[in-house]
Amino acid sequence: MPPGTNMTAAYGRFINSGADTIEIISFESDSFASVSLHQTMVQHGTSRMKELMHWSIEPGAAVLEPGGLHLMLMQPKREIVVGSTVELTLISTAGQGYHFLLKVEAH
Ligand SMILES: [Cu+2]
Repeated sequence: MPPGTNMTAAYGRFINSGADTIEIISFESDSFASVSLHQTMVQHGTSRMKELMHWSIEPGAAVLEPGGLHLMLMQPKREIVVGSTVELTLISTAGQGYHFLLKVEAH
């Protein structure tokens, strides 16, 4: 995160190795007060972001990437240092939590 900003984005490839679609309805991190799912879309030549309230992960791989779906991490609760890790928890409609460690990279 550049100095003076209080938001950054998370990208990655998530594998659903089960047979059923997983519906994620909550996004949490111990390191950020706010985590939300965004979709980038181009409207009238302008790139905009829209918040999605849930994420359907079908069996196979789901990708969060620049210019597409991404997680918006806002209001850090601590200093976010390149090379460290940030915890991420995705919670499904079934109430199950999926825990991830995301590596902090500079862009
Ligand atoms: Cu965004």
